Amino acid sequence: MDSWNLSAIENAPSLRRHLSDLPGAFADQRAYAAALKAGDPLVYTVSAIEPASGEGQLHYALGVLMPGKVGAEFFLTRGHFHAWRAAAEVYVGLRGEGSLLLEDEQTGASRLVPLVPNQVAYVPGHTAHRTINTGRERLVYLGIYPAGAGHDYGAMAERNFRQVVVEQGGGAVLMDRVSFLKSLHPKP
Ligand code: PAN
Ligand code: ZN
Repeated sequence: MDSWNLSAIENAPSLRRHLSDLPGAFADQRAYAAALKAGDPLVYTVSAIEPASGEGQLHYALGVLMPGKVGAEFFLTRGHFHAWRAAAEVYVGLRGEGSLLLEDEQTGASRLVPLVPNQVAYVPGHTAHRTINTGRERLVYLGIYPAGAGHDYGAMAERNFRQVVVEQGGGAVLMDRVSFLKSLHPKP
């Protein structure tokens, strides 16, 4: 594979995540079960390029996140901290319309950063990050990170992100997960 050629990367994804690979990622469990019953669509692919390892080296990955929703929640990536917590990452939007959801490990504070073509988003160290496709086309982006960053999925898998990005009135809204769940099943 020619690692200089983005379209070549896109044509050879190293990882494919279907809806069934994302249990617990979406807030609305009922909608998740219903969506799975209707099929098991491809949600995203990641094509990681790791030219060299060791101090000073960089790895990068092209992500392609499909448009879609589970209930009101937009399609998303699993999300992770870097195993090396201090490792930051630079995201570059290439196609489509989406956001990066960031959550600070210490404070739990959330931020939604636009991920759109020709925009760069910075993910500081010690920050959980997840990509969300809020548009109607595929969201294509590049992530560039230290070769030693690694992925820690466990911490977020246990409790998930505190905020969700859901469709409301035709737009994308950032909402507290607990409030969103309460709005789904209001007490009589
Ligand atoms: C990205 C992510 C990519 C897929 O390359 O790995 O968006 O998301 P998950 O890894 O959470 O499934 C990155 O942030 N690398 O560090
Ligand atoms: Zn990352």
